[in-house]
Amino acid sequence: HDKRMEWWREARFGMFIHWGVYAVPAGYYNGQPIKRIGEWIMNRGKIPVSDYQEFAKQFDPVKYDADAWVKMAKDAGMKYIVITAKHHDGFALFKSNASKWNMVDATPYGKDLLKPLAEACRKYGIKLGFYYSQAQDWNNPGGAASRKAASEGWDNPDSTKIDAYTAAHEGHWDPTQTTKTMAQYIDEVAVPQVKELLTNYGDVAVLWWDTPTGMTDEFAGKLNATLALQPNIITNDRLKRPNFAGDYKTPEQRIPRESELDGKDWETCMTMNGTWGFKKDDHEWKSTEVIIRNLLDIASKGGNYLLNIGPRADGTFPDESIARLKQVGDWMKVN
Ligand code: JFZ
Repeated sequence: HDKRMEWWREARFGMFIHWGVYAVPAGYYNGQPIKRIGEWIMNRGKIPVSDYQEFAKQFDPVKYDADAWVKMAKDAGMKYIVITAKHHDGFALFKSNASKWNMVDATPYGKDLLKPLAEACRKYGIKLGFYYSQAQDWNNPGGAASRKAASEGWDNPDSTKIDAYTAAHEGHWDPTQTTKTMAQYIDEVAVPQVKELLTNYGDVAVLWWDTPTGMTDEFAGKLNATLALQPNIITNDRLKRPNFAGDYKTPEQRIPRESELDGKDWETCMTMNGTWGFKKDDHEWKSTEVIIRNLLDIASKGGNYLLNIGPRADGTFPDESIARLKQVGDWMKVN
């Protein structure tokens, strides 16, 4: 274990990237602002599967430049990147034979987004990790859906009816979501897709699991077994609790106090504004000073800082994110 963790323990600073179809609505559905984090818009807004899939037809990131993204991370002093290969909306940023709900088959862009990123990471000596939502999947039938009331997400006139439906269907809001079992989803989508990720992109440094809604030890065991495809890979602690602790803990949006540290490895993931996935109305940017102070605080306590970017649907980083990365890099050069 220790050998595999060596690079990560020295890394200190990494880039999290939340990118997917949700960057197209960017916080709005039918002209209504949907509350809370942008990548949850489908669940919070209780958007029907067929409506949500329409957004993919506008996901055409013609300005995507993976080389420029990785260079920005490198210049900011970051040592690794973790990107949402598939978030809870089930959309794969990569070519997949396990589901048509992927970048190549469902968008006008029609190209795998992870291939050029993996290439650029190799070029700049940056480690590449994949975030994969193993349990929640709101588009591929059988995937789990964490229960959130429609009434918490926006002022939907039908929220009472929708909330009754989701309560009766383990969080699902569209009948197409439950046409298969979760066991089928794990065998037919999750396991094959993780195998694709661990086979088609060269070295994968991290598998970043998330929200184990509905996970069983059996499901987790099948996913965990795929990691043998990458002997040096490390993972976080979100595959399933308990029994699948992974290699490091992931406090979210917070930095642990000294008294909370227990000798285990940890990584704080954090947004620069309020959302992970791009939301055009989110202007609550942290200052560069706060970001640098957080990095110092985390590094001094022995943790890593995974700082998020939510790229726009056209393939560009928000200007505010670019400015902060640049300023952190400038600070690194003199310190
Ligand atoms: C999850 C996702 O639902 C979210 O969209 C984002 O990707 C984030 C990085 O991870 O949200 C979580 C997961 C775990 C906790 C909080 C939010 N937690 O352990 O406190």
